[in-house]
Amino acid sequence: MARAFIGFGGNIGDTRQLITDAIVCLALRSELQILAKSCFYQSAPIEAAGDDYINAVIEIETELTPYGLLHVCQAIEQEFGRERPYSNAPRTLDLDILSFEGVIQNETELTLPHPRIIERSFVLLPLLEIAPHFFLPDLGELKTYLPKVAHQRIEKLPCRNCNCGEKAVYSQSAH
Ligand code: PH2
Ligand code: MG
Ligand code: MG
Repeated sequence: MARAFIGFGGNIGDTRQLITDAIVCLALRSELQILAKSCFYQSAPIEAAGDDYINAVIEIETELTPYGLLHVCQAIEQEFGRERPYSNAPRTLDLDILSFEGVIQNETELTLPHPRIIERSFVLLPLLEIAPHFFLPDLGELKTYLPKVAHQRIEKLPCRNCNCGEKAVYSQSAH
């Protein structure tokens, strides 16, 4: 069994509902179990145009290979109406494998860990919420990269199922 983290993002439609539904789709698959889910974050588009994004991250355990998991993620993106008119176009739903156990690979179809994890607050904040001591071999503890992305606008949205609105451990915005 491998542990992996998947990032979700979208900025067309009711993204919060789309991400929730996509997580249900993943949970129904026998090849993987969901271990943790972050709250939702609203973030300014980074190197992209359009409306604000909603982002979240989950941790899973799976029997799939990295490419097996990629194909599951791509099938869900298709199911939820993802279109790719151009690079970083606004989207209903984007699923990115952020890390897959200790796998390090640099291939056209799938680079692991995700090459831009430490550059994006919309990945770092939800990831660190569910894995506060997340560590990558070449990069060390990811929380040390938070100051570098502090200028990127992001807000943790209050959620019904936890007390995150009361104590936002890694949120960099006052809310
Ligand atoms: N995804 C991108 C590009 N820019 N910006 C935000 N805030 N959130 C995203 O999920 C996002 C982005 C490419 O996948
Ligand atoms: Mg992406
Ligand atoms: Mg993607």
